[in-house]
Order: sequence, then C-alpha cells, then structure tokens
Amino acid sequence: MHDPAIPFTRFLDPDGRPCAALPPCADDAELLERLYRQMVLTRLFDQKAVALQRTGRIGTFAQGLGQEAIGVALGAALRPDDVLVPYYRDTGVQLMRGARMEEVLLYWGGDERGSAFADPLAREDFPICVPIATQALHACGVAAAMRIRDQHRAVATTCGDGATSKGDFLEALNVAGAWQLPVVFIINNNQWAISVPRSLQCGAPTLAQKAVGAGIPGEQVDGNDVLAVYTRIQAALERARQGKGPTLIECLSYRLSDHTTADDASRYRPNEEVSAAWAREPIKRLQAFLASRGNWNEQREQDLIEHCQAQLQLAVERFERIGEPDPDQVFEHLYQRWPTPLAEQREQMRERVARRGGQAHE
Ligand SMILES: Cc1ncc(C[n+]2csc(CCOP(=O)(O)OP(=O)(O)O)c2C)c(N)n1
Ligand SMILES: [Mg+2]
Repeated sequence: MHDPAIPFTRFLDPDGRPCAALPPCADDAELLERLYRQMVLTRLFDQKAVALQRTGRIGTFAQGLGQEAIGVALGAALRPDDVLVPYYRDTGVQLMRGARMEEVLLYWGGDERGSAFADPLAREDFPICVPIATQALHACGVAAAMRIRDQHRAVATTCGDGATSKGDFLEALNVAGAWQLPVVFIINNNQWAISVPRSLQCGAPTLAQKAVGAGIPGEQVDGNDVLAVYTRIQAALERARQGKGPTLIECLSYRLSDHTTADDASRYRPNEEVSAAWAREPIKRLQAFLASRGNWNEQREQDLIEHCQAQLQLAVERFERIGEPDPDQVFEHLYQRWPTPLAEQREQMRERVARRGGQAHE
C-alpha cells in the first residue's frame, strides 16, 4: 500500500521497461552488470544452501528468493568504511561486503566461526541478527559512536516488515531521530512475517510513515526494481555520511520462498498470490532491461550460471573441508569475569572430549 504523503520510487516496471525518468546509474553498464550478476549468484547460493539443508549438511536456512534486489543494491551503495548491521535474510548484501560463501554456510551450520569474517572489508560488519529488530538498536549504537568520533561514515541496518512492530525498532527510530544519527533503516517488506500477512501487521498504509513520528524522512521504493533501491539507498547513505541525519526506506517486495527451510508456506498462503508475485520478481526485470539495451543475451546468461555454479561448488568443498570447531569456543566471549560454575563445566567437557579422542561429537 502507498500513502500520498510518502514518496515512492520506481524506475522499471515489472517487464523491465522504464516507467519514469531514469537515474544516472541506469547508464552505468558496468554497475548494472555487477548488480545483475550478484542477484543471480545470490539466488543460486540460496538454492545450494537449501539443498545442503535438505541433505543435513547445514541447519535451518532463510532464503531471500524474490528479494535479491534489496541486498544487492545495498551492497553496491555501501562504502567500504560504512558498517552493515544485517538480519537473517541478508546473504545478498553479506556476499557483496566480502563475507565468503563458506562463512555464510558455516553460520547456518551452527558454527560461530561463520561470523568471524576473514575479509577486512566485512570485518567491522555485524553478524546476522536473529532476535527480531534488536539489530536496529545496535545500529544506532554504532552510528552514535561514529558521531562521537566525528567520522563521515554511515550505518545501514535491515529488518523485515514484521520487525517494525517491535518496540526495539520504534525505540531505534526514536533515538536516531532525537540524536540525528548517521543510520539508514532499510525495511525488507516481503509482505509476510512467517504466517502473518502485512495487512494484519500494522494499521498504517505504509511502514515508511513510522519514521514521521521520529522526525525522520520515510519513503517507499519498489524493492523489485534494483535501480530504485540502489538510487534511494545511495542518497540516504550519503545524507547520513554528511551529518544530515537518518532515513527510513521501505522496500516493497515479496517472499517467494517459505519463511525458512523449517516452514511450509503452502499451509497459510494462497498459491495465486505467489504466482502473481513471480511476475514482479527482480532478476527477470533487470535482465529484460539489460537485454533491451543490448547488454545481455542467452549465451551470457548461460556463462554466468556456469560461472556461479563453479564458484558455489568450490565454496561448498571449502566449507566441507573446515574441521570441527574447538569445543572450548562455546564458553568463550560470554563473560568478562569468568564464573566458577562455568569453569567446572568446561573442565568436565574437556575430560569428555579427551575420552572420545578429541572429537566433540560421538
Ligand atoms: C524476538 C523474537 N521474537 C520472535 C522470533 C521468531 N521469529 C523469527 S522470524 C519471525 C518473523 C519475522 O518477520 P519479518 O520481520 O517480516 O521478517 P522476514 O522473516 O519476513 O524477512 C519471527 C516472529 C524471533 N526470532 N525473535
Ligand atoms: Mg517479512
């Protein structure tokens, strides 16, 4: 839904045809190709991750099927020294920030090492946040630190439509507005919060207008139009870096997949709604636009898919070669001063591990 007081941006219609005056980035063929390639890689990564979950090699996984434009646009708009504070449906942007595919798989395999990004670019980014909306406040903390240090950097934080109903989200908007923090809130409105539809989530026509009460500009973009998402996020990040304050951007998209691999959306979601949403998905849209300008064809598509599959295969092999974590790690980074009962538990665990010949699992 829209609201006359809330700006809405879309440049490409669902068939990839321009429906408004195009922004300068539409002529940047290199950028558009990069966005396209990353969206395809994200989608293929998702497919691979689901296959790994189905064969018991990783745990629960949250796909971003249909929402690839949001993460990829954000990844392209962020500068190396900005900070990303993501939620769990953010593989697209994480990969662009330098998180390695095997790290993302490690994380979803329940291994903390997946959040210790090796790439220096991603090192200051936060790990995936599963507790709904709490990351919005962490993002404000980071943004406040940047302000205090007088740095010209920005923080981007993401969340779902459901997360906007949480107190944490509203408190974060409030403090961001009160302190004029360099933070950009990006809502991935995929229309569902597990089985709760957007229509039941909130009485306001848009989620973007929640910004108004906090004194923050709020706007909507077509989250399936990567040009719109990129243009508006880039402007908001630049505003934040220049000390002009926070922005809230609601990206309208659709969750084409189940909520996670632990969900079966066919139990609560009409098939017709899902098929209608497929007609608006972001990859086909950018592909059609690129093709209309002579910048994409069937051969390039096939080459890209083969290239991505080969990259994925190598990442899975690296992931499977990584040994088990040191069991001691479950006790680390929890307390500044070590509590005695935990010391006993750690000793007991070490003895058991030693009895099993160094294997944490039997
Ligand atoms: C504090 C908290 N409460 C409940 C949950 C369980 N939970 C996981 S995902 C989810 C729905 C979130 O929906 P939305 O914010 O729209 O994000 P989406 O998954 O659709 O991207 C809920 C309630 C949780 N992870 N954390
Ligand atoms: Mg949602």
